Amino acid sequence: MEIPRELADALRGARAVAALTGSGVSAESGVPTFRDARSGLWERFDPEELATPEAFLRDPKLVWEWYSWRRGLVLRAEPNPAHRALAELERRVLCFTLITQNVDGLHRRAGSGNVIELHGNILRTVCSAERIPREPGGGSPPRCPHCGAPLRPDVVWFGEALPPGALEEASKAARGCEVFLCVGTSGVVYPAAGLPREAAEAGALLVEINPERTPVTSLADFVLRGRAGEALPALVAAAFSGG
Ligand code: BJW
Repeated sequence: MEIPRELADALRGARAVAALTGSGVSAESGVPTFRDARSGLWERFDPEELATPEAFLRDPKLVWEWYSWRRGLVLRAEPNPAHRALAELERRVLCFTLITQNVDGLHRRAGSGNVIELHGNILRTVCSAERIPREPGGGSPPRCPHCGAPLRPDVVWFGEALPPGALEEASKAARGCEVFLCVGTSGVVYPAAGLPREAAEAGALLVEINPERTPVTSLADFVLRGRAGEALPALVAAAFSGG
């Protein structure tokens, strides 16, 4: 993929870089996105039935089993070249913050260290009453050994607050960076979707990497129209290995 020279130069010269990632980054690892027309999870499942606290109250077994199926997909997945390129970028840039909406933990498995997980992590299980991490035993859903409440995945559902401090930290990184990469997200779920605009308004160079147009496109200074697994390694190579 052709990387504009001005973009490679800007990335090489930046002291602070932030990236916001979405499910498109893990698509090439075989983890389904949410809204893609052919393979998105919500073409086949209704989010209102599954990714809300109300759905869990109504049918905890259905929600627990949907997440168990997805947890299995995540455990079988491996980080792809996009995850690895972001980990490499962290090693090259003085101050690098990775803000992810993904719950699959693949960024950390690829070697990224400074990761803000805005929507939690599907591999952790918590008590639905106290939100304290618990080891799941048997049952669908399993029960908290301390209070008997059903256990749930430690992810953020619609209408729920993000983990304490996560948005503030993400917002600080967005406002303080010189280059902001927005990768593999449809940019429709708030508050995460507000971060690219926040970064651009604070003066960052905004770069979108996505095969499709999104609401972020019209704000972006550069758009790399392609798959993250191709565009991110090309960008990192152009900036730090002379192309
Ligand atoms: C590729 C690719 C490749 C494909 N390479 N790219 C302001 C306005 C309107 C509404 C709201 C608002 N503020 C809040 C709301 C309500 C709501 C919301 O945003 N609704 C909108 C949908 C309208 N937000 C919330 O409810 C949030 N909470 C909140 O605001 O709380 C307030 C509060 C405060 C204090 C107390 C109490 C409450 C919470 C949002 C939680 C989102 N949760 C989910 C589920 C997580 C668990 C799970 O995994 O099941 O998070 S929803 C789902 O969407 C998931 C994702 O992280 C998130 C974003 O999706 P993403 O990653 O962008 O995926 P897709 O599929 O949409 O896009 C994939 C992209 O990849 C596409 O563009 C492809 O083209 C691209 N792609 N292959 C690169 N190879």
